[in-house]
Amino acid sequence: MSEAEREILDDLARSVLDMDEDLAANAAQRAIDAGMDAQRAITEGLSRGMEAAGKKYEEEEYFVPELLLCSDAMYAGVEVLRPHIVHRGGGRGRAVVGVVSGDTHDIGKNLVKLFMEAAGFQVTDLGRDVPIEKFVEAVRDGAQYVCMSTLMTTTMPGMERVIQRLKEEGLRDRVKVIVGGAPISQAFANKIGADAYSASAPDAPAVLMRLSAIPA
Ligand code: B12
Repeated sequence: MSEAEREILDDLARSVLDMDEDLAANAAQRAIDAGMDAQRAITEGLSRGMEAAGKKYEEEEYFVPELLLCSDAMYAGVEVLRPHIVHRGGGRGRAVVGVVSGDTHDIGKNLVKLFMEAAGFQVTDLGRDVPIEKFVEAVRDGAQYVCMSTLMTTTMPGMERVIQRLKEEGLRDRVKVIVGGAPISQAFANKIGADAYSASAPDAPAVLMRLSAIPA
């Protein structure tokens, strides 16, 4: 990695950690001007800053208000990068994204939405703190892919309940379910009967396309 790239990625991370929206937008623009891949600027820059903010929260140096300002900076950077995520055209199928009931963390979910749309899926965003039945309704209405996110251990059981309800309603075979979020693992995904897990939002479309044998 060149010195200039390292500096841009460090500025992106620092802007989030320092709650600096102007720096986030500026560093994101510099990333574009330098020809850097927008996805890389998000994952190796902005998201790294959010991880560092999470550490400060654990160490009780940052509290909820600081994290909210960090999120604002993250979004300021994402907004500049969004138009530069490579779009592959439509026609990949209908997907819903949502954060399960009880959880309002939506940064990861919003990244999943961004990369799913870029890959050509038609995405309905159910938002955050989504009641279980809303996921079920979305599948009844024709969604072929369900992308569920949660960041809290306490709300993980909601994912299993969605899958149970899909089975009860006879809808489970119509849909591929992918789960993600910091506390989620492949083992958890297997246990609850999800089709897939990924630790990384940008990988979600490729994982789902492999499952459905859609050519890349
Ligand atoms: C930012 C943040 C907040 C912000 C959220 C802003 C927002 N709009 O989302 C605010 C300040 C609002 C917040 C609030 C709270 N938070 Co908080 N928060 C965080 C923090 C620091 C970072 C989360 C984040 O956005 N990371 C950046 C994104 C990019 O990462 P990500 O979401 O994990 O997504 C990546 C992958 O997981 C994956 N991914 C995510 N979803 C999906 C889905 C699919 C399908 C796929 C394939 C992939 C995928 O893709 C991304 C990478 O590409 C975490 C700490 C941490 N280490 O995670 C705590 C954390 C999640 N919060 C925590 C807590 C406790 C809370 C509060 C309860 C605090 C309080 N006392 O009020 C409230 C929650 C209220 C509620 N009911 O929801 C705890 C949860 C503990 C637990 N039980 O598991 C954590 C772990 C902090 C801690 N160490 O204690 N929080």
